[in-house]
Amino acid sequence: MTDISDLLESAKLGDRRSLSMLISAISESGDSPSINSATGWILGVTGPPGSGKSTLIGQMVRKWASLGERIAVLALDPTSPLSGGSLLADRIRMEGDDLRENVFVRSIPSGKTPGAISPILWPICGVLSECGWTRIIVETVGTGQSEFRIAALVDRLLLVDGPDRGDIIQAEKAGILELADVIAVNKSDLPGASSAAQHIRSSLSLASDDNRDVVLVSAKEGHGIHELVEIIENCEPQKTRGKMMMMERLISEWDSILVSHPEIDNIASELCDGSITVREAIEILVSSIREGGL
Ligand SMILES: Nc1nc2c(ncn2[C@@H]2O[C@H](COP(=O)(O)OP(=O)(O)OP(=O)(O)O)[C@@H](O)[C@H]2O)c(=O)[nH]1
Ligand SMILES: [Mg+2]
Repeated sequence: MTDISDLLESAKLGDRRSLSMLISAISESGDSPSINSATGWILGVTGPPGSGKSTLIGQMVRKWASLGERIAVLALDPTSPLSGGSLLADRIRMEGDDLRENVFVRSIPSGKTPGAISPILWPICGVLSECGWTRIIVETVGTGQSEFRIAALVDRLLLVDGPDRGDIIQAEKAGILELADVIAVNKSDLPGASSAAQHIRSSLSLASDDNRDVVLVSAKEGHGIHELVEIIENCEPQKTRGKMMMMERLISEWDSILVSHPEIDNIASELCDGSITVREAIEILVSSIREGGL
């Protein structure tokens, strides 16, 4: 197999096949090449199923491409019960050579742990950035836990909501509204969207120092996209993110070490039949990791 660092060298020269092979190699082996320079930043896009994340990403990609950016889109889990698993690439219908040349779309398998963001996402984003992709967009299906993980990974977080009040209240309750740097209320072509945006604005204004933008957009009709992209470009990422990012990285790596441990099945069975306690299980795992290295 070609060496990861060779693949990186040719991916840096613009060879997409090498880039794809490199991402597959990282996904399979968990190894990552060393990254020297990062040129881009990562935008996380989250929100309830069917709120229009993929369609909106498609619009933003066009806008960014017209501004001369090179955009990579990673879909963390392209299947959703609502859209029946429509692939992101279908939504980003890429007409025109320019768009094809400056856009890279790829889906990434989710991690073994439910709700976890696969730890390979960090090296993959690093590689994309090193290869000159200036805007890296990660779409995740909003399922509670994964939002917190994604918020820790990305440089900026966009929450996409639809006009459905139920979804918005859900996001408020789960604390997702607090994580976002920018909030977009999509489907402004449908009734209820502007009052939904108003509702979010008034709940944000309860905190006097909260001046985050709530933008009304219609991904379907292309309204509000220019304004949204400008706001994302100029937004001040939330300061708490740095430490949160490191904590989540640790947890994510740790989860992956645990679930890929060769003894994990046996240990789970022993826990089931009561022959060991959870504490003992942890002691067994930790000492075997210490002895065997990682
Ligand atoms: N009316 C209207 N429909 C929209 C708009 N944006 C997206 N849709 C529709 O909403 C549905 C879901 O759109 P997606 O872009 O797949 O939404 P998503 O949030 O990516 O969905 P999942 O990835 O399945 O969670 C599709 O039928 C879109 O055509 C919009 O601005 N207005
Ligand atoms: Mg989608």
